[in-house]
Amino acid sequence: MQQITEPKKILCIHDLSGAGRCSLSVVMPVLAALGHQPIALPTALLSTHTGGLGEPVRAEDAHYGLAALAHYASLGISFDCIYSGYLATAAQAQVVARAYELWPDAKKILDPVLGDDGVRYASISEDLVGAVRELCRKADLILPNATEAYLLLDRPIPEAMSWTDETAQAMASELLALAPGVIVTGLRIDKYVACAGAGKEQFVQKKLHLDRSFPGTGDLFGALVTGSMERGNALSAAADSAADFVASAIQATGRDADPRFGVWFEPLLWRICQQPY
Ligand code: PXL
Repeated sequence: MQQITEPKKILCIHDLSGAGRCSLSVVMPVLAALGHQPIALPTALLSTHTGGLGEPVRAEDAHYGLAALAHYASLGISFDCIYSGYLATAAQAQVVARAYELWPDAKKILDPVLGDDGVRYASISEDLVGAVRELCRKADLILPNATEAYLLLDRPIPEAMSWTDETAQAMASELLALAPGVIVTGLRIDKYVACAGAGKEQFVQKKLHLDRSFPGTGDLFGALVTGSMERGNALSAAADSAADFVASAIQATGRDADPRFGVWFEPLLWRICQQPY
C-alpha cells in the first residue's frame, strides 16, 4: 500500500461562528480539503458573525485558549503552521503570542481581522488593534485588507480608497516594517479587485470585480493561502489560486442568496482536494 506522508498540522486560532460562513466554519473544511490536519482553537463561540445578522449569542472563556495550548504542548504535538484570525478581546492576543513561543519553528500566518469597508468592526477595541499590531511584528506573513492596513499603520482611513498598481504595491511594501511577508487584499483597481504582495516576492494580482461582496471571503482567502503555502507553493502562486477560488465561490453563489450568509463554497471544495503526498 502507498505510504502517505503525515498531513501538516495547522493550529487555527479563530472564532467559531455557527451561521454566516466565516472563520473556523470556512477554515476547517478548506484546510482539510487541501490535505492538511487543521486543529481548531476557537477564540470565541458565536451564533453568527457580527456583520449584520443581529446580536450574536456569545460564549467566551478567557482561560480556554492558554489552557488548550498547554494541553497540546503536554501531548508533545508540534505544529507546522499557526494561522490566526479573529480575536474577541485584546487579552486573546496572548494566546497567539504564547503559541508562537511554544512552537517557534511553525510558520506564523496572521490575518489581522479588525475591520472592512473603511471602518473598524464595532466589536474590535482600540486596545485590540494595538495588540494585533504587536503580534504582526512576530508573524511571518500578514494578510490585512485595505482597511486593516491603515489601522495597522495607525493612519486615518481615507473616505474613499482608490488604488493603482503602484499605490497598492507601495502599501504592501510599507507593511514590511511589521512583517517579512505581506498580502493586502480587497484593493479596487479600476474594474478589478486586486491583492498586492510584498516580501520575497512583489506582485499585484487582479481579478475582475464581481460587484457583490460577502462576509467571510477574507477568511476563505486566508485559509486557501495558508493551505497552499503549506503545500510548498510560493506566495504569489498561493495568492493567485486563492483569489481564483474566492472569485469562483462568489460566482457560484445564487443571485437571490442573502449575502449575509456568505459564499457557497462547499460545492466547490472538490476542486481543491489534493492527491496525498
Ligand atoms: O470574516 C471576518 C469575521 C470573523 N469572525 C467574526 C466576524 C467577522 C467579520 O465580521 O464578525 C466573528
